[in-house]
Amino acid sequence: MKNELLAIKEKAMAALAACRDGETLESLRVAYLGKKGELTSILKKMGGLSPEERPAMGQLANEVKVAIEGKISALKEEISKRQLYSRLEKEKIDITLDGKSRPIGKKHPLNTVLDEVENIFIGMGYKIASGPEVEYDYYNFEALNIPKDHPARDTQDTFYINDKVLLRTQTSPVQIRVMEKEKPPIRIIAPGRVYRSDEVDATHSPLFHQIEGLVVDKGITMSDLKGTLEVFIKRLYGEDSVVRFRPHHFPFTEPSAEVDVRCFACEGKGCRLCKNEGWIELLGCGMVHPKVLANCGIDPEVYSGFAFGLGLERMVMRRYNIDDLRLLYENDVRFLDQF
Ligand code: 2U9
Repeated sequence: MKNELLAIKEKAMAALAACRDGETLESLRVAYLGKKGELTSILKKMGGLSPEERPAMGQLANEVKVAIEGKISALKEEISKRQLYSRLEKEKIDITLDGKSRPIGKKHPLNTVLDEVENIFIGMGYKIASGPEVEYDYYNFEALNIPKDHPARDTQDTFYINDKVLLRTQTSPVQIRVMEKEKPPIRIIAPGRVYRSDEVDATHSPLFHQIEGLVVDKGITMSDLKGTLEVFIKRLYGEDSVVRFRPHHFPFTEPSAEVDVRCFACEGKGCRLCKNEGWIELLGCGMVHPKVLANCGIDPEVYSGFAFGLGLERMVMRRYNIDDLRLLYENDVRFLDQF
């Protein structure tokens, strides 16, 4: 029996040493230690031994069993470790790959200049007002002293939704709405998109931006208008800017003026930037027409006011030396990245 036990041990150990996977290991366990296994069958024969032989054989059989069991459990652990490592290897995330870069955007040049203008007026106590871009004919034209058949309608042709509704051609209807609702003192600026029925080219677009301003109170005069706009222009273009007012005509202001700044490139001598004029036109302005105040329920005998308007695109193009308006709307990041 001793020889049989030692032979089983040797055979089992050799088979286990060659074993590489869980399934073979289980079948080996059944073959040696299972109910009908080789070692179990030998142990069953122990009853036939003499009482003198039994203890030594019992001890040896136990040693063989412990050795086989030990090898099996060591192998089990080794196989499950190997399986884990191969899974970890397969499921490995390669963190050395380049990430997708997300370039950080920038403020659009139209917004950069708009923010500067807004901040200057906020600093002077103005509030920002806004209103609808789809507007009634009444607010866009009639209330602003531009009745049907007025020549000013020709230069402000727009997109009509119907007889009474259109895309606003100026932000002035915002000021009309504020005057209807609020009592003076009023001090607002109204920036926003406006529309004209223009063909697209380097200097025209059916959509552009205006910034308009309105002040209404008792005792507002032309000198308030001149002082305010001079301060604004000096804050925007520098304290040494030279400003001039030229008489002009707008239906909604009387008197009206256009405001120029002395050319910063040639200091008034005449150059390409100012088209040899020596002056650069910046904005339009005037004292609010008494009829416009009355249209909004504000008594022109008690109150007076001034208003002004400027085109944002023109300011931006001059500031950054951009010669084609379309570049501002294409949103090509290679262009926008430069500002
Ligand atoms: C109310 C009363 C008066 C707004 C004004 C201008 C002069 C002006 C142009 C500048 C360039 C338009 O974008 S542009 O083509 N605007 O010259 N705008 S006074 O006057 C108002 C507005 C509202 C109630």
